[in-house]
Amino acid sequence: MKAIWTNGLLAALALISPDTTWASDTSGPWKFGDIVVEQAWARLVPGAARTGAVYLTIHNKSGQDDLLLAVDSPAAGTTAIHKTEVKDGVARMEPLPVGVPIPSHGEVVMRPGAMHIMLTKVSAERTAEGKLPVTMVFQEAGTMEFEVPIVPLGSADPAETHQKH
Ligand SMILES: [Cu+2]
Repeated sequence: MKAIWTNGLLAALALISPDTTWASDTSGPWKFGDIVVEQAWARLVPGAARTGAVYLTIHNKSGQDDLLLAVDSPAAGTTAIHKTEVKDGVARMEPLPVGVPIPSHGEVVMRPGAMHIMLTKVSAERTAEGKLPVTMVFQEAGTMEFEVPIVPLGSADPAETHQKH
């Protein structure tokens, strides 16, 4: 038990070390064909599991439906798309089945308390500059890569702050 706790503490210290550069706003938009990704940001949770979450908005400007087939990050051990649902007053996260529909002229919003990209075993080294690399594979638009700013834990949702302006 003591070893596990120590590892968690070390991971936490690594994540909050002064070497880490924090962002204060979202990033994007990035345009990939008819897909636009914007208001992207990430949050890392200190602890032994080194989990994190990415939030963003995907727009499909095409006349054709698209499908988000896969997400990945070279800085994370595992990557999945989760949905948080409240059942009987208890919030729980569940992985979504492969293939998130991005409807024609529609959007998919990933935000805290709802859909998000879930990461585990996030590398402190690869995120030391305050950015998290993300890869998304769309059926129609293809593969896109971008870097998402990491916002300090506990700060307000920068996408919501943005929308209020
Ligand atoms: Cu999750």
